[in-house]
Amino acid sequence: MYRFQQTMRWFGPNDPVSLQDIRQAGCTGIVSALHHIPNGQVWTKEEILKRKEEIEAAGLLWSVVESIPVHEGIKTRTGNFEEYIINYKESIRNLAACDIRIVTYNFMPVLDWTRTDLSFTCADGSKALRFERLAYVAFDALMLQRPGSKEEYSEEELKKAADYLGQLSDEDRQQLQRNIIAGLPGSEESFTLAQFQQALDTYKGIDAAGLQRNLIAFLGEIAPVAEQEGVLLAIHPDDPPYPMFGLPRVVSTPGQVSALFSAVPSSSNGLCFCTGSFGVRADNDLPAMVHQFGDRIHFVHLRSTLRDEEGNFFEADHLEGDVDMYEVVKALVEVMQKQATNIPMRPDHGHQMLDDLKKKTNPGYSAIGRLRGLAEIRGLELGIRRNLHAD
Ligand code: DNO
Repeated sequence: MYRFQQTMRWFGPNDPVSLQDIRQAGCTGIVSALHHIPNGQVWTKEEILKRKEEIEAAGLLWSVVESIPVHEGIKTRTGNFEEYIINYKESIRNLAACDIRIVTYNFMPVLDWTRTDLSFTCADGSKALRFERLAYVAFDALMLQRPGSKEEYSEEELKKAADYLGQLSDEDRQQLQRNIIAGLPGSEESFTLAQFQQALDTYKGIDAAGLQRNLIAFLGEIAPVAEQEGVLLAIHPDDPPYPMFGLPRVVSTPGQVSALFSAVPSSSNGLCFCTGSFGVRADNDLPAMVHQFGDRIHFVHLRSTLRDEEGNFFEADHLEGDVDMYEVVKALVEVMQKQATNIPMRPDHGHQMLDDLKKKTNPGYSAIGRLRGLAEIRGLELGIRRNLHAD
């Protein structure tokens, strides 16, 4: 009987959600990272063990690392990138020595995940994360004034973005800027406007093909080490899954994922299947992707979004929105039975709701909203397993 290993993300000792809260939600596993170690540096065994022991003292297991961040130098293959790759391999070896064997990472240039609104009020009064296209265009073309950005949008869109910006107070503009570039939970980078433009400039001359080459070169170096150490690598898709700020993104579609697997065939070279990220594109068929990449899915993030015609989306309740969670979970249950694996899964994000509305929470990572998502998915999975006689 194979089933999801239920996990939640824990940001470490400063996380307002405790390990005990996570245990009470029904999890057995923790997803965590050593956020205090600067990007590019080695994660030592000592630091890894400290975190591991803390997690185990609460009766839980450190199942997945999310993430060992990939230094920008590796993505652009400039500066000290060779040293950063050596360090990355060392961190993988050290994790394996501590028996931690799944590592998530992403290869999005400059920014990790992006939203424009971190407290969008839903009909039921709970708060969700949202991406509003006009807010993004207004920030890019009018606040940042990124060279070349105006040519990328239509006259009409620029006009609407100007109207949108005109209605915002100074405080709202500051908030929009912070939401986009000050760093969401888990993304290790935070920028001022000037620093952000500088970071974008480091990608001059790197198009999608170039970024993909750099990713494949990186994988070609780290996958053999991971394989030798029994570590599974799980690349997280782009969120949202399309180019932003004139920067390429190369992990947004099944075609791009296949290209990575063909280029570096090691079974350690795998995917973090994030339904919330891939699901923003209507042309990504999620259940089909589960079957296509089943043997490479080493970690799962379950979450849904609801998109509209204008290119906006918000994070819907886990069983609602555009992701057909029933079909996705069914496909994953089938893959787990076929492969005899228990894939770690975490409910990705959740609304700020109930008592958490009064608390300071990490956007997307409040306790109660994630507990709701996890509980719903757990029930859905059990029903599917019974129905498939997989229990
Ligand atoms: C957002 C997360 C991402 C993810 C990284 C993986 O909530 O899913 O920040 O952790 O992209 O490297």
